Amino acid sequence: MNNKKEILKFPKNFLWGTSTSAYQIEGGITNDWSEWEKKRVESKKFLSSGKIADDFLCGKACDSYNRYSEDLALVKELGCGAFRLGIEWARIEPREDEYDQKEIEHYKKVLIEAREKGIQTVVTLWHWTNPLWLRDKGGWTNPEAIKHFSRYTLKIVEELGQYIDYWITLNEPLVHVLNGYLINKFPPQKKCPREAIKVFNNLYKAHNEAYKIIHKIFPYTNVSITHLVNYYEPARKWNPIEFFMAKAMHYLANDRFLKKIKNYLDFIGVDYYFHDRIVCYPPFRKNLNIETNDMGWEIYPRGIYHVLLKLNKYSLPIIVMENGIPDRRDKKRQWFIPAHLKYVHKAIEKGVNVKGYFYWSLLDNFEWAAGFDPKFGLYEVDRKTFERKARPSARMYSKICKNNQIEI
Ligand code: IFM
Repeated sequence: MNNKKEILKFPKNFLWGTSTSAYQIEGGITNDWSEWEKKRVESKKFLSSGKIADDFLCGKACDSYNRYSEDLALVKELGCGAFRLGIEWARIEPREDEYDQKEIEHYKKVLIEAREKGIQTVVTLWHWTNPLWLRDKGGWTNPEAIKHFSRYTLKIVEELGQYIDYWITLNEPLVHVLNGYLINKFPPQKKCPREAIKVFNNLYKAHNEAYKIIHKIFPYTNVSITHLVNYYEPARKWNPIEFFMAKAMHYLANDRFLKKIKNYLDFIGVDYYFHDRIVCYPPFRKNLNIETNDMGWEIYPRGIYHVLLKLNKYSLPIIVMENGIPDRRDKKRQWFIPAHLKYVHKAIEKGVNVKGYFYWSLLDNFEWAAGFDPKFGLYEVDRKTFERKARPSARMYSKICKNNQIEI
């Protein structure tokens, strides 16, 4: 048996990080999601399901609003050079056109502390959640949302821009369109293609406006979105229908939004989780599922390589902003991370300009409609005391970040 280890080195200055979002970790936020969760757990269907309400209410989340210093210390302990965190719009602008200076000061403290610890900041402005006043105006179906988002962006640029290294205007906009307006999974739980198209259009326009606003004041900064990019392949390569369907899926889910914003991107932020083998009969997808995670999603590391290669045509630097696994027992994560990184490395060798990799997520957090059950964290979080505890995979990831290499 050949036990020789292969060492794959990453380029100098490769950016290692972890990703989080405001709503999923901070706690104490009132927005369209928190209100939707309350209604959901009070519904008859939920009450009769035997589920525990607390697991589906974000509530105090990981209490990161108060424990941000501790979290930044963990990022430092991991040896990550960067941290992705979110700003919660509902905190900054709780009522239309009224800003909460205290909350702005809070985020200033967080960002300054990150900088002092030598951590670069990647800041998401919108991660699916809306202030209640925007929800009441129809959320992103309303074209006025573009104007509101621009005004909020300008406020952040003026107040906090100097502490931000990378900007993510929107997180996974198509996930909001799909789950919120087509398949009924996320608020506002509509099934309305006409509204979905409106939301799609307003989101890409809002990004383009925000890009211009940020660049007007910080011409040399880095602005992007985080885009969920799935790898679609025909289950049978010789089958022209499946081949065409996989191509169509790639266009609709991956390319179409990027094409709308391609002139307003300094890099592409990619989130990779999913692979689909497309078949030409219902349910149109037949994955082999040789390995799956706690949420039943197939684990398919090779897909990240194909995704990166496909995105290369935009001739922009790419940062993997999210890649992660819900793995409560931490059995698969130590394999999952290097397995994906091996393919990121291969893409770099093929000439793709990949500048960084961020693991999702630093902490176990509130996984939206699935509640607190899925455990994506490098660190476990005690749901009562909020104590953070490193999983073995945190130590493994730390070694990768610190040595800038993986051992296969
Ligand atoms: O938790 C989410 C995150 O908010 C957006 N990207 C996917 C993650 C895992 O589902």
